[in-house]
Amino acid sequence: MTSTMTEPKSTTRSTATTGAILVTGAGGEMGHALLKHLHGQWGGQREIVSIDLRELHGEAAAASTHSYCGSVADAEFVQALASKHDIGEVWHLAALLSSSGERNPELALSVNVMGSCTLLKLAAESARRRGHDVPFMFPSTIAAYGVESLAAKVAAGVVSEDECGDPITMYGLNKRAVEEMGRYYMRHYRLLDADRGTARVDFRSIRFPGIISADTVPMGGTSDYGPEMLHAAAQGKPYSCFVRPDAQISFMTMPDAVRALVHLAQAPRSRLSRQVYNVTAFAPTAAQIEAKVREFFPRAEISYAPVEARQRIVDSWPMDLDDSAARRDWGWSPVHGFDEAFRDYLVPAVRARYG
Ligand code: AKB
Repeated sequence: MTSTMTEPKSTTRSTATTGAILVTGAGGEMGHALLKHLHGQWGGQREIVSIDLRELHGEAAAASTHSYCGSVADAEFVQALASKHDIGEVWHLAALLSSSGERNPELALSVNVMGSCTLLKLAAESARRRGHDVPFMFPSTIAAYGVESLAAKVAAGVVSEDECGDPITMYGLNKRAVEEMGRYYMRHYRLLDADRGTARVDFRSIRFPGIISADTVPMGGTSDYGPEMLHAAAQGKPYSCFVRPDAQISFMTMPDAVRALVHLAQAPRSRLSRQVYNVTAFAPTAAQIEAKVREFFPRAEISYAPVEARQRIVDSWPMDLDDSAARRDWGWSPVHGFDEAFRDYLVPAVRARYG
């Protein structure tokens, strides 16, 4: 074991059929919200094993029965952890986001693809050993899409899962590769083994739009201008937006994003016609986000200083996603539209947070 392991917070025996729940990227934006949910659902009944590069604190630490510091790109670390816990379910959130990935493409490849492959193999071997399917939940992204130009983006309009499949970022490529890898581990892994058994990785993935949380500000993404604008206004800080006012992609709130992953995880396999689903909630331009922020924070100081490379990334993503397959197959429907997101969730929560 090369990475640091923090002391287990407590120990809970896993049941034979369900096993421990492994959450990677547990200290990230979605990790926090998901751990809270998993603890609410399973706390005291199943082990919740979390991994992050940094030590977890507060609610995230309390929600984990065991938390480990280390990188998913460190295969030895992941294997050592798997030998200590009977992993029955994986929520693999750890990733370098799109802007970070462009700053260090090789690191992104190693974390986002090689790390994911280690975890998929772990899940496949766990399924084989336990004789039960191992659910593997994987957040993919709008960055998995790619259009050549702004004109092509406008022409593409609302994009379904099978369109515009030429991502321009390392992160987008990585996510797409893992989607395919998930399909491989679920359907074909060890094709030549006579005794490969019937228990598999049950790989399920969602292509998320930009996500806005009231609790955290993202780091290293390119959809960050949405949440950054809101959090800056709530703190009375000036904000210079790195994309043009007309930049448009879809967004959703963090509670809706977690709800979507949880609902997909709970859906009967027989209802699912795909392994990877779009979800979305609203698709404002940066100027519309600004106007909405000003409705609640009229003195907000927001200006625009587009950064060409980051603008190019946003221009390559669809302006909106077609999530009709998710709506049809597993009843997806966001709680927060654009107005509700700000009025009922974001603004009250950031006001409480920053005072
Ligand atoms: C990013 O901006 O990289 C992420 C994403 C859209 O997946 N937030």
